[in-house]
Formats: sequence, C-alpha cells, structure tokens
Amino acid sequence: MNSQTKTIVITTVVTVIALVVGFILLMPVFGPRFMHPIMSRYMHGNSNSVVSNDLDTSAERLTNNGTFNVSFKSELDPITIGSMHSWVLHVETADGQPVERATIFVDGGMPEHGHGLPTAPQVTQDLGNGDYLVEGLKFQMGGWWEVKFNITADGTEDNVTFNLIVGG
Ligand SMILES: [Cu+2]
Repeated sequence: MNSQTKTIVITTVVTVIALVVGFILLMPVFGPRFMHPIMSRYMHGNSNSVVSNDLDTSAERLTNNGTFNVSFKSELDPITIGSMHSWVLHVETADGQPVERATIFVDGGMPEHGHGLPTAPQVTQDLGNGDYLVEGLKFQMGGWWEVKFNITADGTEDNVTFNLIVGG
C-alpha cells in the first residue's frame, strides 16, 4: 500500500472512532430526549420494575427542611394516563397545625426521561384549614413521575417532592 492510501485508511479509521466515541459520550446528554419517542415503551417497562423497589411513593411527606407536613388527595384514584384532574393539597406545620394563606408553586416531570410536566398545574383556591386546590395535573405517559411543591408561608419557604408511578 502506498503512503497516500495509508493516509486515507488512517483518516477514515480515526474519523469512525471519533464519531463512535463522541456518540457514546454524548448519550447521557442527548439520550433521554433523543430516544424518548422511540424508547419510551421499553423505558417505562424497565423503569417500573427498577424504581418500585425503593421509591417512596407515599402521599404524605415532610418538606426538605422539615418545615411543613404535606399530603395530597387526587381526584383520580388511581391516576390514569392522560387524564386532566385536580388534587387537594393539605399543608400543616411539622407539629400538625394547618397552614393557611400559603403561596404554592407546582413543578415536576419524569426524572428518567428528562422532561417536565405536559401542563402547568396551579393552586387555584385556598380552601381553608390548610387545604389547597391544585388544578391542571396531567401525566401523559406511564412510569415514574415527580410532583414538586414550593411552599411559602409566614416568610418561610420549603419544598416537597412526591413520587408517583402512573399506569402501574
Ligand atoms: Cu416520559
């Protein structure tokens, strides 16, 4: 083989290796979004069995800094895929006193897929006695969802995350 052929072969091999290595390295960055439509069925089947063992899916949890004890009741039980519905969120102090006039923001998504909620749920009513109406919740696919609440009352802010397995 002459030197020109050698150069072409080496260049080709190096380019292919660079592309393969680059693709593998970038998978964690682009993987969840890129693969979502193609792989979602496989990932959901997979994620259900993986996360259900040690995931805390209780409907009552203490906020991250222990400020509030928060629980929810879903209008839909069990929660079905793709159904718009509401929750009633109940907020208490750590020692059980209802927290009224709180400011609450809702966020969430699917941690394993790197996407957020398909809707923008909001607290639309302070029902009194520490109860708040959360409207506009929807989970458009089965699997592990997180629903997060940012709660501020009497100048103290804290956060809580609920885990849901939608669609069993
Ligand atoms: Cu998803």
